[in-house]
Amino acid sequence: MTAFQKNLKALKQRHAALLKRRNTVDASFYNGWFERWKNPVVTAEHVPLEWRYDLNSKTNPLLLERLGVNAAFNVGAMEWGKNIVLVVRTEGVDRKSFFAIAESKTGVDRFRFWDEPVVLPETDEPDTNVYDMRLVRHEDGWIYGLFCTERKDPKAPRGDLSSAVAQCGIARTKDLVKWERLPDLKSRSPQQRNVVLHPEFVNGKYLLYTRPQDDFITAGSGGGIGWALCDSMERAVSGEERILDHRIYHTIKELKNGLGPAPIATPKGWLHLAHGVRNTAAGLRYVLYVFLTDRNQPWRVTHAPGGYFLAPQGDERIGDVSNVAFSNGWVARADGRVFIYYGASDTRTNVATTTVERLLDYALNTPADSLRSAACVQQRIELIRKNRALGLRSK
Ligand code: M1P
Repeated sequence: MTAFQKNLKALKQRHAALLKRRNTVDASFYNGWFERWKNPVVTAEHVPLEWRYDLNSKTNPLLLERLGVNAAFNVGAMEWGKNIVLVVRTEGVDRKSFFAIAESKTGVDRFRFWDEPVVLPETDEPDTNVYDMRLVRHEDGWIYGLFCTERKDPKAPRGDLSSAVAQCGIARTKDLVKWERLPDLKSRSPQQRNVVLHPEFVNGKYLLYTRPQDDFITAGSGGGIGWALCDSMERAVSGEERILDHRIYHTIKELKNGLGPAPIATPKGWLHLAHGVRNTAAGLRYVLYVFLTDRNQPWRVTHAPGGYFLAPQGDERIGDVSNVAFSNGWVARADGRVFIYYGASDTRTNVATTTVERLLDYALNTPADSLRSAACVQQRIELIRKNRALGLRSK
């Protein structure tokens, strides 16, 4: 056996073992809200070998990786027959992201990429980078993918090679293979990221959740998660953007926030998952939070539990952009189970599982952020005294 054959055999065995690996619930974690699963479900190493290596011994006798993959994270998600598919933000070592579909029967392990990455058509203004697609099966019959398209800021001073403009790119498909690119969303905000399409029409219009921002990184005067109506997705122009979920001083969403995946319809209203960001001496910290909105007026928040629902923990805290939990994909199954996919530190994809029942209980019964230390103590004392009245204490 040549060195090429030996190395290729080992590489294939390692890859096959990874794709077959079963996942288990992390038994060391409990809060009742969700289960955490031990292994990431999609990583750069899950990407097929033929996407990374030239496997021809004549043209690549040393078996070197030719097109490395750096990360696989921030996935959109949906049901696909009995399976779950993820549209993975796959990032090459060249820092450019592209989309690729990975599918699994279980939703918690053994995700496999489809044969080739998504070929996403461009508009007249080519995207430099595309990422964080939200997949939505809309009642108009199309599957939409709304994502961030990033281009160099044409107004950046000479020599500034970092300033960028983020906008909402829009594509639609019926089969996740052939994609039709539609014009980018036109909104009144200079920058847009984290735009999400509501799955149902509202008064015959499309409802978009937005995140108005002045600047590429910070929201600036953008007040939080917005919403706007739109007549058409073929030429999407958003009307006035109103803020439905504000940024608030000294909370988990002080610096910025953004909606995650499209909301889940429940008998008690729409369940939303979003990310909140605050600044710390160690940099930005991204956590996930949940809120509930009215079934008929999806922009009206009815319940807003205080604090975060899921924060990066352990290994999840370390990666290219550390201390980040970010979700743009979850799946609610007919039996009530919910699979929450979250990007861990802009590097890999993890899963948490829960149910609509538990999410609703969490949303309806978790106290709101009382916004001041003294008020938080009162909230906690109330809980302690209720438990003591039952004779229940843990120590
Ligand atoms: O690096 C953390 C996240 O930063 C951006 O999110 P937001 O616009 O809310 O700050 C996105 O680039 C996201 O992909 C990334 O995970």
